[in-house]
Amino acid sequence: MSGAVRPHVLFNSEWDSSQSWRSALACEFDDLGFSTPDSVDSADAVNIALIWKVPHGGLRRYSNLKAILSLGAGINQLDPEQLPEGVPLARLVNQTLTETMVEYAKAAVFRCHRNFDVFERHGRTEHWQYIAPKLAGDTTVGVLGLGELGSAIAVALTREGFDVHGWSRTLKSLPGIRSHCGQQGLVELARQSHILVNVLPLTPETEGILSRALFDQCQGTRLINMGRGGHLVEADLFEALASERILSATLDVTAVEPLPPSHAFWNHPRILLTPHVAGLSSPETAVQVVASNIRRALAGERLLHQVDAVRGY
Ligand code: NDP
Ligand code: OXD
Repeated sequence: MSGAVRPHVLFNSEWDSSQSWRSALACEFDDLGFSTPDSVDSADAVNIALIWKVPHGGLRRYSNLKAILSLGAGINQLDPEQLPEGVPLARLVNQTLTETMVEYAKAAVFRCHRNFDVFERHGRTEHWQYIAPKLAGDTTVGVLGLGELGSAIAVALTREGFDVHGWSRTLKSLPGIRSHCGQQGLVELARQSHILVNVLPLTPETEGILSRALFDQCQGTRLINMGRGGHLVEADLFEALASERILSATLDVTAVEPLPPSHAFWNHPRILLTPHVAGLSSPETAVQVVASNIRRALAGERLLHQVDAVRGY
């Protein structure tokens, strides 16, 4: 179409395949520029950044940038110091990501609900101990964060028969789910939950939320952290595991990733680590929302799932 601005995408990710994204986007746009930071000919030609992290040197040198599109649902991995001011930022919302997050949450919750975490530990010391299984309806799961992912997780767990509570900044009306907000709401949820699933975004308000103050409300609770490593105060978790306020922890995310070889999380009898694999964003399904956002950005329209700079998510 004459007069239409040609999209030129700068792609940067150590995890996602640039080739797959280039092919997927080429099916959406007849004329597409696509570069990685080391293959950019002209910084001025770039108008879209599709990135997991900010490339070396930051994004300020791309003076015609119209949008920054995160390759993740989270955006805290993007150093704000390195982002140009006034350029809208969108997070990734995608069905495959939601489905894989729900699947991970269900797997981790069922593992705890059926005491596999305890039996794995007993197995290492050849200890046979019968523990009667509970019915799903007798297990309360508290989900921290009831956004795109948390609400899908909470609804899916309710469908499995669990008693589900959720915590968010604003109260929600979700079928079968008890919604809480505020500090008192967090305390109530923590006191009642047998299993806590964290799927909050990492912001200044939520940093370190999985800490002693919260664990002090727990009694033999299982913790599942699918949010970010920065939500967890590691020293407080070790203390809570020792006192059995927290019975076991399933950690998909850690403050430093990859987790260094000598870290005390490795080989801890009550910790299961997974290497940030809970959610998967595939270009085949995510390309549609990304392409829509490229079109919106070039037309000067508001982005889908645009991050609110004040809330920080
Ligand atoms: P959303 O922005 O859709 O939802 C965020 C939720 O958190 C909302 O319910 C929001 O409340 C709530 N919230 C935010 N701040 C606070 C606060 N201070 N107090 C209480 N509640 C708060 O995000 P998503 O669901 O899409 O993603 C959530 C996070 O999951 C990502 O930011 C990322 O960190 C993590 N993630 C991890 C993955 C993995 O592989 N481990 C994969 C994908 C995401 P309200 O609704 O009232 O605004
Ligand atoms: C995300 C992630 O934020 O994969 O999407 O962690």
